Amino acid sequence: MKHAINGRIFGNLKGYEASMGERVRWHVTVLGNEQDNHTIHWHGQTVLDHGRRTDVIEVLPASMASVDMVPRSSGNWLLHCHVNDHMTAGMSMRFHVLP
Ligand SMILES: [Cu+2]
Repeated sequence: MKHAINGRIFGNLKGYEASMGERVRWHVTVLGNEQDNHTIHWHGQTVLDHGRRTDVIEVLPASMASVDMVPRSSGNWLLHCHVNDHMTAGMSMRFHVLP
């Protein structure tokens, strides 16, 4: 079994790009069953989640979350689910922050 992000696995999802200092809103919707609690983790950046600054959010199956990011470090960064079974089954992607 594989775990995907928008149909892609292991960093093969393209098109997520922002510039340093640009405000970005991430909308995260997850699916699955009772074993599929997801913990979405951004490398290299933080997000604001209901006033809480963090780099990981918890999202229950069939629910959604929206968080805001203002990228402060340029480069190619990893986003992945921190649930080990999901991460090792492909639930990761890259996003790019332009200088
Ligand atoms: Cu997950």
